[in-house]
Amino acid sequence: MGHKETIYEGIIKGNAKAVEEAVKAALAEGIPAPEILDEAMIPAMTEVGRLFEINEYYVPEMLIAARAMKTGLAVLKPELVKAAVEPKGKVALGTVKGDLHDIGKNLVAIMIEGAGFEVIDLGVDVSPEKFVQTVQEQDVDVIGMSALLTTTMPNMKNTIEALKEAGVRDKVKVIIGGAPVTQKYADEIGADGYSRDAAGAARLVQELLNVA
Ligand code: B1M
Repeated sequence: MGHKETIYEGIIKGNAKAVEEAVKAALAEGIPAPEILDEAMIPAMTEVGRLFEINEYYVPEMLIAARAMKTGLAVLKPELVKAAVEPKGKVALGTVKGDLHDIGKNLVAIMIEGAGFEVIDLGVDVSPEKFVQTVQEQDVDVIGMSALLTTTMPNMKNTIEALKEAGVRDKVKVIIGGAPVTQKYADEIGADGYSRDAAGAARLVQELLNVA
């Protein structure tokens, strides 16, 4: 089995150790980090989602798969982030209130950092009030919200409303993403941008801040 197959299988089976070793081996062999991510790691999480949908996997299996994914991502991170000397701007990222999915958001953080921005990671289950407070207290240029559940997506709209009510909506650009989120939804709620993936989110920040 090649390294990418081992990584793919390892994530699905939740074997963090095997994933860690195979990612290291793949990098040592010269396989580019984005290729490992796009051709093995992300497809594995998609398959985990499919297994969950057909009731072959339950929450515990999703959790250990997520742990294996995160172990692999930690090995990959230094390769994905090429640290810039002077940060080009500050981006605060969080998964919205009620939502605990953080792998996509973490990946977005890595790619935005890699594009030369400072990232404040607010974590998961981030309330509209917390986003507002961050804009008020820290000099952020962009707020990024992630949601993986159709039931938590409305908290993106609620956060934008809260920013308006606090009078700080114009101080920041707001970008959104996550599996159920669309450009149409972004337009509807008045977000400044949407991206379907992490690399696109980094490009979006560059465009919005005019620092491409
Ligand atoms: Co959950 N889960 N989960 N889960 N989970 C999904 C999302 C689901 C689609 C699975 C399914 O049914 N097929 C489904 C949602 C259905 C829906 O709402 N339509 C679901 C469900 C139902 C649930 C629970 C309700 C299950 C339950 O308890 N009965 C529960 C909810 C908990 C909660 O949040 N309150 C739950 C729990 C969990 C775990 C905790 C076990 C675990 C998360 C662990 C963790 O994140 N630390 C988990 C996992 C792992 C998944 C799946 C399998 C994988 C998600 C993932 O990490 N993908 C997922 C199925 C799937 O997505 N196919 C599923 C890999 C990641 C790289 O992709 O996050 O999409 P993603 O991010 C992408 C893009 O979306 C984009 O860039 C990323 C990379 O390119 N992106 C952005 C993301 N954020 C962005 C922000 C941006 C821009 C782009 O700008 C700011």
